[in-house]
Amino acid sequence: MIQETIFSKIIRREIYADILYQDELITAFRDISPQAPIHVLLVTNKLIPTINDVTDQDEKMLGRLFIVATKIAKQQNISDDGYRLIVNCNRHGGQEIKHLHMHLLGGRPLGTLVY
Ligand code: DGP
Repeated sequence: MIQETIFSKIIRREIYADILYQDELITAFRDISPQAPIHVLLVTNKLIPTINDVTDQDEKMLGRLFIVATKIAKQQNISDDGYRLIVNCNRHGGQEIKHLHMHLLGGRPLGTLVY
C-alpha cells in the first residue's frame, strides 16, 4: 500500500507550508531546510512515491513540473544567473520523502556536482 507523507497534508493545506504555486497537478512550496537562498519543492498532487513509479499517463504532469519550475525561477529572479533542478530517487539517490518532488535551488553559485 502507498503511504501518505507530510506532503499530502501540505497539498491539502492541512499543515502549513509557504506555498508559492498550486494548480490541479502540482504544488510548490519552500523547503523547510533550505540548502540555498531559493529552495523550492515542486510536488505532484497525485501521490506517486518515486520517479520510478511514473507511467505514460503521467506525461502531462511531468511536463507541467518542468514548466512550473521555470515559472517559479523567473518569479524568484534566478533565471538569468541560473539554478539547479534535482529529483532524488530512493536510498542511493538520497530521497527521504516518498512522494515525487523536484528541488529548485538557486540564489548562489551551487558548485560542480560530484558524481
Ligand atoms: P528528499 O531528500 O529529496 O526526499 O527531500 C525532501 C525535502 O523535503 C528535504 O529537503 C526537506 C523537505 N521537507 C521535509 N519535511 C518538510 C515539511 O514538513 N515542510 C517543508 N516545507 N519541507 C519539508
